[in-house]
Amino acid sequence: MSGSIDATLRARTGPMTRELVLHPADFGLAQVPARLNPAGTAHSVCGYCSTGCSLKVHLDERGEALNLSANPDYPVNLGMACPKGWEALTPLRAPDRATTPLLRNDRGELEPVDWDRALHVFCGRFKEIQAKHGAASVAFLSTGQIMTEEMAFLGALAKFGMGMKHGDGNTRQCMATAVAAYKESLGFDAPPYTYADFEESDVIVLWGSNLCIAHPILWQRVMNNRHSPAIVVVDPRATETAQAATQHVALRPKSDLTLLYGLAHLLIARGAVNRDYIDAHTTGFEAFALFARDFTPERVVTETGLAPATLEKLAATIARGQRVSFWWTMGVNQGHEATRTAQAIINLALMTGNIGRPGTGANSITGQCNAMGSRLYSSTTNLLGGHDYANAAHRGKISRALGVPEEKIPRENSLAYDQILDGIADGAIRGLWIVATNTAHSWINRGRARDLLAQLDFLVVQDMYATTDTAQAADLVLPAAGWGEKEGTFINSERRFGLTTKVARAPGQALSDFRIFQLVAHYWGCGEMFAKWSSPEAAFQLMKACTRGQPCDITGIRDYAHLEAAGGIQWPWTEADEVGAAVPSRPGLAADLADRPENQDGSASRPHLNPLQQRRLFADGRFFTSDGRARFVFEAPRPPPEPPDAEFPFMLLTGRGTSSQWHTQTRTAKSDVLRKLYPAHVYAELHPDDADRLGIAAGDALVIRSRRGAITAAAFVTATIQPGQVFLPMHYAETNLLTHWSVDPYSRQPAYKAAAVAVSRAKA
Ligand SMILES: Nc1nc2c(c(=O)[nH]1)N[C@H]1C(S)=C(S)[C@@H](COP(=O)(O)OP(=O)(O)OC[C@H]3O[C@@H](n4cnc5c(=O)[nH]c(N)nc54)[C@H](O)[C@@H]3O)O[C@H]1N2
Ligand SMILES: Nc1nc2c(c(=O)[nH]1)N[C@H]1C(S)=C(S)[C@@H](COP(=O)(O)OP(=O)(O)OC[C@H]3O[C@@H](n4cnc5c(=O)[nH]c(N)nc54)[C@H](O)[C@@H]3O)O[C@H]1N2
Ligand code: SF4
Ligand SMILES: [Mo]
Repeated sequence: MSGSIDATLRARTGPMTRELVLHPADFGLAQVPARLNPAGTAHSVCGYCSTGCSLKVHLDERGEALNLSANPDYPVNLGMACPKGWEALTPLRAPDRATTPLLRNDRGELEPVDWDRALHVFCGRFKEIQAKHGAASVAFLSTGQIMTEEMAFLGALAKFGMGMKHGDGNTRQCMATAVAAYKESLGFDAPPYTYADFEESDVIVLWGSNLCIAHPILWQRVMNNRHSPAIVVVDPRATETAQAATQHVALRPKSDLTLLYGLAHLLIARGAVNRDYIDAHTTGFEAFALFARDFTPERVVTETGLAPATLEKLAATIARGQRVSFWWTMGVNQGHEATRTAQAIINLALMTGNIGRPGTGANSITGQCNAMGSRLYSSTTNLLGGHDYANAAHRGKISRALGVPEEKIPRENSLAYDQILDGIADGAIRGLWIVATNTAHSWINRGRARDLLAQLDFLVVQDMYATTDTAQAADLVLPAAGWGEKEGTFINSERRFGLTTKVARAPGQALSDFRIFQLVAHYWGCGEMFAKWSSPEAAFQLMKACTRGQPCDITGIRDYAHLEAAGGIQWPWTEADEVGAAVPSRPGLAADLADRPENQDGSASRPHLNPLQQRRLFADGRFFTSDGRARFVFEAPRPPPEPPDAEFPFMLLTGRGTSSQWHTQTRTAKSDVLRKLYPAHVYAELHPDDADRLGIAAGDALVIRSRRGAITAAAFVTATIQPGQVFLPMHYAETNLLTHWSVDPYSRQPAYKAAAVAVSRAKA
């Protein structure tokens, strides 16, 4: 770009509030980790999955990471970590890290520029688009993989500072269903459980969850259960988890809702419901019981393809259980009627009184390290702290807590991810800022997603790597520091805030997302509005203020040092809780707890079972609805949007492949160790009968076609998949070329796990 254009951009970006915006400390280890323990190690919660394991990072004399091990003193992982955790430092050193901002030049190439230039272009182009097409024509897509403080900053900056109306995150691909289901059924997005529940149940039902692969350390917690529990896996595939379970319910894909209603019917018919609990704590049961009558065993076996004995055994197991816990993940959340399916699981827990007691619950397991942080603090569909944009009192409260003028807070909810992308198609969305997600690989029917990104007037991608599919489509790439190169908090699946620590230097000029947001605020001209956001810990204090009086109140967490000393703290933790419980605020929690009289029964050796460290919700049977009662929500099942037919006779299922692969592989593919643990190229699971019929042998190249396109994949012939179905792991870019863009109407979460495809052997 010529100097004069640059000058025009400068003029548009508004007044500078401070002269010095970048300083040398930005590009290095500004300080040694604040929370060193004497042995020269720092603790940091893992940056991959939502389990939230604590890793012990061993440091050199400059405070930089040498290597790491699993933290034995943390109540989540008890000294365990999966391969990704052990290899967490490796992706930081990858050669394709983005080390300077990159701007697309006149020849269409991404070219290094300095931060000053990048930020002027960022603000200039977005302001230009907003001036022409309205403030709402620029939107953002965020993530469940940056720190809570960063998410909170991004949402506040984009919406209150930059005038955006629309922003969503990759948690839409993942957790939106659980959010919608919990809100309507229980009154707030509140997963009720604590991990100790895995160890306290006598019946564990894993619904659409491949825990061994996706949450291996949670599976270890199941293995710690001393009650010889029945472990039921409901999954069309005989996954690693299903094979390790005591019962596998291999239902027909997308028949979950019928099965759940059928189970409700059987339990009611046999009187295996908890009438006292229903009467005292719920509404809508009578109507639900009437509705469920239609789901006779005959209908259920026909629609689910299950043997009558399998259905019978499942119902009997639940009926017999004293402490039944129901856990669900993407096999439920990613479906065309996902919200109702999740609510049907909640209904089972409510009607059997399996909630609020040890070893029970209707429990959605989250996915990404900070999916829960995104749900409560990203200011996408909720206003900061689980508030509502449409509620004037909520807007007033957040305005006061943050010192932001109330009129800057939008009065409506944001468009969802799919609607933002559709907005590009109809010209309503012209500029997009994507932070820490790889849309061009992970979005459903990604061919269309990629075409839409190409139609934008201006696309900014903020990522650790310049090589991702999405970064390659950007007009401007902002180089971000990754996990380990910055600090902040994550919230894990059991609502536990855990701390991540800076233990490495970001390469080149890469900056933490937090620092990038500070700079954007400054260059945009709204730096004053965010003057209080001076550090992640300062932002944490602002977040705290926003939660006061909410179900997710954390006003009792003093600061980061408190979190570190306590071994993480689950929300809610109010000021009153803190005064009453006095969580020890010094290191050595396990030892502290051993001294307590209540632990003299031997549980001291099992600090993770200590009640202070393991708090579940709804023990009093009061829910977050206006009348304090949980709701039975239900609706008639619908057929999936793209059923198999003569031309595309197979049902395509997708999901996680191995415990060593993470999503679009931008991080895990950088580790030699991890790469040895999974196949380099895309493979498709196919049943031996289908393989025989189509003349396919193991390892043959297959062509898999859907209405969106065709890919080739190696045949993995295995009886773990049912005839008529194919499974593709999501980690390979090919997979989402085939998936069908459809969403659940209530959560707008994509239905990644059902598309019609045809399979044939590739011509030699
Ligand atoms: N190693 C590894 N771990 C991860 C991740 C990763 O990428 N790699 N990602 C993390 C994230 S973000 C998430 S969200 C979680 C996801 O964790 P999971 O949800 O456990 O993983 P998936 O493999 O996506 O889906 C689970 C199962 O759903 C089944 N399924 C498909 N269709 C149906 C159906 O109609 N009904 C039922 N009942 N089941 C069905 C699939 O066969 C699959 O085995 O994993 C987290 N952990
Ligand atoms: N077919 C199919 N598709 C799926 C799924 C499925 O089951 N089937 N599952 C869906 C689910 S549940 C999910 S959660 C999504 C995940 O989809 P994505 O979010 O697109 O996947 P990731 O590979 O985790 O992308 C994260 C990006 O952030 C970057 N990054 C990592 N850390 C940082 C950081 O600190 N700062 C910045 N700025 N960047 C960072 C990484 O390099 C990477 O490019 O995929 C969805 N897609
Ligand atoms: S189980 Fe999840 S949190 Fe624990 S080490 Fe593995 S990826 Fe990290
Ligand atoms: Mo996810």
